[in-house]
Parts: sequence; structure tokens; C-alpha cells
Amino acid sequence: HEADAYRTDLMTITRFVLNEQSKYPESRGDFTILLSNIVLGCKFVCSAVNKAGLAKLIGLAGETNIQGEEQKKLDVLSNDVFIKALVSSGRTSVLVSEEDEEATFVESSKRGKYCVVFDPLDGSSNIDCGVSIGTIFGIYTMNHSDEPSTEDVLKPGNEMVAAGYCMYGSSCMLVLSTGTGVHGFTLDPSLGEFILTHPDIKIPNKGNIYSVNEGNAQNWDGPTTKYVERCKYPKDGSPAKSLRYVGSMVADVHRTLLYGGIFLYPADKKSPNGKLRVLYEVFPMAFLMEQAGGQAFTGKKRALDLVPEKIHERSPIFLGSYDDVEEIKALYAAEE
Ligand code: AHM
Ligand code: MG
Repeated sequence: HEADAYRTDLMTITRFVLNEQSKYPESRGDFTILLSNIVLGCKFVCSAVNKAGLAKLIGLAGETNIQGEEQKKLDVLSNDVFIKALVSSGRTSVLVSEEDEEATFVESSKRGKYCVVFDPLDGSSNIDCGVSIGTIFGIYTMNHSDEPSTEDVLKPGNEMVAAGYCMYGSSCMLVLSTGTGVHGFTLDPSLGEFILTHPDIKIPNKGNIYSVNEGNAQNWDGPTTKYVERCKYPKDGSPAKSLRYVGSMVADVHRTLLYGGIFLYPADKKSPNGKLRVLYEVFPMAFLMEQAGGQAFTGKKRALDLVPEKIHERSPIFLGSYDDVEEIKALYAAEE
């Protein structure tokens, strides 16, 4: 039956976002243009990641290939692509990338009302062995001042207007929230389009997976230690949780979103603020988790209420299913 083999009404990500934005009478399509440039960056990175083994794109930045050309490491290349796509969109003023120590301030002729914080290629330890990696991004609007500054992005995560990630895995998936739920789009490589495949993702209220780098256990604090102990040896007669840890935040969070459970990157004695970066790792993922019905907690407060003081600041993070995060919150509250 032809109708079964082919879906003819394709909800592309552009069409989806245009529909969403049309609910706002003041919308002039700026966000759609910005997003289509982010999508372009994701498609480029996806294709580069897929070719990486073949094209010898992997290697140290600064290494030269047979033609004597400089080779760029995949993460440097990805960053260049995103910065150029975002600047040329004409819709951004401040860009913060994990790859660049300083923020990028867009020249005045190309400025727009949005600011984008992003990690162009997260999970770098997984690049060379072909395991899933991803891009993470968050979007703010400019403050009402003339000159763009880091103040435009040093704002709590609850002020983000959108957040998302793209996972370069067995399929390429873009997961996005503009504050009205979480929606997943899968790249159809033959069309070069992201098609809505996972509308309105909701995270299960409770999961049976925990995800953490247990190699750091000797340096954990009391509540984290107690929590992970309970995952393995539950006191209430419930079955023990399974451990899954890719070591790529996008992959670990994506699984958590779809299957439920909890992802932890806690503080430890060696890293009192954990490892993950507030602006472009913690906030976007916390935003998505809350939009999907889950929670994100820092060990002290709701993650989205943090007010970052520096663009590359770090924070401990516990995120995932509502009930699972409730448990770790209770353990931290008991400490006080
Ligand atoms: P990166 O930005 O250098 O790639 O580091 C971030 C990654 C995350 O994707 C992942 O959650 C975490 O580091 C894993 O860290 P660890 O190897 O300490 O477990
Ligand atoms: Mg990173």
C-alpha cells in the first residue's frame, strides 16, 4: 500500500517552528531564520562526523595532510561553521562557544536581537572511536541596550527563549524546545531535512537507569554517594537501577529523556563545581528536562535559577525524571 510506505505530509523543523511562531502576532520570522542557521550548522557537523573516519578530518589541529593543507580538528571545524552561520544569519549579537575563551560580538551591520550560547561538538573524548557526540545550544534575547555585552548572556537559564541539542548517533536527531514542550526531529539524509518524529516528548516520572562517572566516586560528597548506593542497593524493595554512561552528555541526556532515569555530574573534591558548563551544557539540558516534565537540580537549587557570573562557569548537575530528582533533592536537603 503506497500510503503506508510514504508519509506525504512532512512536518519539517522549519515548518514546525513557523507554525509555532505564527501564534505570536509580533513575530517577524527572525527566530525561524536564526534556527535555520543552527540547523545548517548541525547538518554540516553531521556530515563531517559521518565522514570523519574516511576524510581524515580527525587529527590534531595544526597537523598537515598530504596536500600540505592544514587540517582542523572536528571540534574546531564545527565551531567555525556555527560561528559563521550564526553571524551571517543577521539575527545575533553575542555568541558564546565552548571553543572560544572570549565571547564573539557581532559587528554592528550584522546584529540582531538574539544571543546564542553553544557547545559545537560536545563529548570530544568520543570523537575518535565513533561513539555518539552532539551539539548543544541555548538562545537568549538581547537586553535593551545598544552595545552587546556578556551581560546579555549572563542571565539565569529560565530566561532562555529556546534550547536544544543535536545528536550525531546511529541517526542524527535534533531535539528542541521553544518553551512549549520538547519536540524531536530526525534528519532524513536523502532529503537533507529534519522531520518531526518525536512530537511532545515527556520524560517518564520515574526511571530505572542512573548515569554517572563512577570512577570519581572516592571524591563524591555524602548525598551523591548515598544516592548512588541506593540506586544499587534500594532500601524499599524496588529493583536496583541499571547503570548507563556514554560519557557524551548529549547521548546520556537523550537516553534519559526518552527512557527516564537520572543523569548526574556532581561536584567532587577535585572539581568542587563539577565539570559541566552552566551556559551551554547545564542550562539547555535543564530547560529541555523541565519542558519534558522532569527536573534539573544543582545540589543547592533549581538549575535554571542559577545566575552565571562568568561565561564558562561550571556547576554540578542532577537531571532527569521528576521523582528520581526529588530523591536526590531530599538527600541534599537532609544535609543542611
Ligand atoms: P567536553 O566538552 O570536553 O567534551 O566535556 C564534556 C563531556 C560531556 O559530554 C560528558 O557528560 C562529560 O564530559 C563526561 O565527563 P567525564 O569523562 O569526566 O565522565
Ligand atoms: Mg562540552
